[in-house]
Amino acid sequence: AFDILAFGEPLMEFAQLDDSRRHYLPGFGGDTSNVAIAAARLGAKTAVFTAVGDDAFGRDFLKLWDEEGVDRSSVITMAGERTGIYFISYGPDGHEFSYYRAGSAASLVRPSLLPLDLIGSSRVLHISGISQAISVEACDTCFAAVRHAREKGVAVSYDTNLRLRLWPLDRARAVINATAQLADIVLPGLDDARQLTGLDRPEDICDFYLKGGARIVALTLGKDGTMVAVPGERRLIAGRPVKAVDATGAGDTFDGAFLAAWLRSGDPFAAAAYGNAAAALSTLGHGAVAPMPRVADVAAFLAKG
Ligand code: KDG
Repeated sequence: AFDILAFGEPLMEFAQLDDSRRHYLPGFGGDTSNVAIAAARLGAKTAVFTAVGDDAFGRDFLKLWDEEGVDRSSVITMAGERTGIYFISYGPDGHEFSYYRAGSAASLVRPSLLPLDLIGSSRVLHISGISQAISVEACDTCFAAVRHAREKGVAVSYDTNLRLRLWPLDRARAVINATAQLADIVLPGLDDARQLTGLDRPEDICDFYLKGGARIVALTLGKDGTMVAVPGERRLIAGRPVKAVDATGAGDTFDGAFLAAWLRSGDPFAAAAYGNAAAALSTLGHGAVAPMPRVADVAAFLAKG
């Protein structure tokens, strides 16, 4: 049995290293894989479900998950299909993603391929708006996974992760808002949530998701920290500023750290403080996975006060 089972698309990553665009650092991304790895580095027992292509990048991912202690025994290698990739470029507004993922193996996953026993025996199922945006089949598979989790009493964790390169806002809003109503833990970012709810104030956004049925909302506010809300209580958990190099994967690191800490303590407020620290540390290097902290790194950062 696993603490967290994450379902979504892994993407091979190439992060721009300088303005000349001659140097790109290879790495690993894909939001739900990022969450599983972050949580594993921070002590949770995690597994991923998805499909990779029968190509070098697919094999690289299998090796990565093995090295990170993330169970990948249910991951499908799809004959004749490919693993998606993305490039990270840096502009005046921070990072920008270019995707080469249409038709990827992960986008071909369909409900009949779901590992139902694995879902049913996990403590948390984690999916995201990206898991749903990549194809109609993937979206159907997410809903089937969520319904099975709910039937089995498995907590559903959901990061809205709005990516308007993947789908138009109206469709994204319809699917994401419907899914948030089925989730126990909703993990939105402020920019996403404003577009998805039409609301501006963090307090109102938290109330929106609580009214929809969430047990916990952790709304990340960037450098301002995280607003955590449960029925009857709401707190702003401050973050500590760091000199960020690349924020790619910071939200995913927050999710993984938050879930790992919450599963240990049951305290969402303390879990958000832990998540804030882990997310801050993850911005100190390029790419999503490489700079993710381990238990000792987060402890040292928190001890510095
Ligand atoms: O949150 C970081 C992810 O966005 C990144 O790793 C790439 O999964 C990715 C996506 O679809 O944007």
